[in-house]
Amino acid sequence: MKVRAAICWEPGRPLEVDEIDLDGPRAGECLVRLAASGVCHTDAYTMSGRDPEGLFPAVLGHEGAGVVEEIGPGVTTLVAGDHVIPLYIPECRACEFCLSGKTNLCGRLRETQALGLMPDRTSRLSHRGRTLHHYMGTSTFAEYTVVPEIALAKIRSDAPLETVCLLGCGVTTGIGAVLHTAKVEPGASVAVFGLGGIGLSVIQGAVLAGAERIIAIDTNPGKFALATAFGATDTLDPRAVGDVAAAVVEMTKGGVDYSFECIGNVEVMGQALACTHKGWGQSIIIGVAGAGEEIHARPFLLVTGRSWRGTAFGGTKGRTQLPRFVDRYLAGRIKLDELVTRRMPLAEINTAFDLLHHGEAIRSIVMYGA
Ligand code: NAD
Ligand code: AHE
Ligand code: ZN
Repeated sequence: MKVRAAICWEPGRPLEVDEIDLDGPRAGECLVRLAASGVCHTDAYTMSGRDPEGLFPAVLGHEGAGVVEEIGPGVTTLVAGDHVIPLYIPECRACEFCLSGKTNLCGRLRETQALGLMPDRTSRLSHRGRTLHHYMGTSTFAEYTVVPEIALAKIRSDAPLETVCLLGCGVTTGIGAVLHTAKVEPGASVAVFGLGGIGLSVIQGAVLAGAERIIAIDTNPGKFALATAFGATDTLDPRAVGDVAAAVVEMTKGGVDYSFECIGNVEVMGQALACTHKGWGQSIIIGVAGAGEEIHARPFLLVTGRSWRGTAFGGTKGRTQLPRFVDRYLAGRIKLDELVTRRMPLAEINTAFDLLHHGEAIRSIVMYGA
């Protein structure tokens, strides 16, 4: 079928919106009509050429929501009409990762996702006969996409797809990092480095967890008002202090219990570790760094009881746990609408990246149809 999609032909080039060919779902796959897709910093990161796994040409996008239009042979858990959120981390419930009970990193699709292909090692996407790569197994910058059944979370049909798409990455990642990965406890102190869609969602996760002190840190003070509205107790511009880690240690008389890096800056990752409390502090890396970049820290920080961890999709098992996030949003316990800076048709998708790069957007949402 012919569908409109945003094509990333090569790093550093704006996306081209054009008609592409989308093949129907094969065994174990579903055709999904997307209602909307959020734009995450990770899309911009891959577009920039900094992603060591970036493949081009590709249809990017991984924060979507839509409706199952058609199912392929062997699909048993979904039917046409089901409302779904595509998952860049699937949940097969059968691999050693899923069965471990220790991680959300299902291993079933990782290899073919990294090749930009469906599980049978072919692509469903092409443009005038030229094969296009899938992206993160989701490719949500298109009116329709084909996704394996195990990478679709079925959600309740009364949730607004044009908003709960944000649960496909940013918000779930931030809240999940607090609740699933760090397991922040009531009364804890937290420092959040970077106040985009991820950092603000860490803040709302910290509030849900009952954290008492939440220090919101960003080089763009324009982000502080929303951070405070989300529950931050303190704000800090690192440029206003000589050493941001020392400033946080001083503010908390010893360091925070938990810190979260939500930027993708390896220097800040080191600062985030250094600002945690001796003996028990935990620092969680969420930001994604460019090819060749490495973290570094004084080993003594770990020797003296701090730990350095990371999280993907907030440690969330998508098919099992995402429906509960949708419930929490509908119950008013998770904020999504407040994160939406702009909605736009697919034709204007490059504006979303301009806003992101200029620090003017938390989340832009591309709307399909209507
Ligand atoms: P964003 O661009 O919306 O927000 C980043 C924020 O960091 C901005 O407010 C910016 O002003 C601030 N910032 C930049 N440099 C800073 C510095 N030196 N000190 C303090 N603040 C600084 O991005 P986002 O969509 O919120 O994503 C954040 C990061 O998380 C990205 O690296 C993204 O790729 C990554 N991410 C990871 C996962 C995961 O599963 N691990 C999921 C989603 C996004
Ligand atoms: N491809 C990059 C890493 C990119 C990355 O870490 N992606 C996150 C999701 S970011 C969503 O906005 C993730 O889930 N990673 C786990 C995985 O298995 O991909 C690189 O450095 O190679
Ligand atoms: Zn993302």
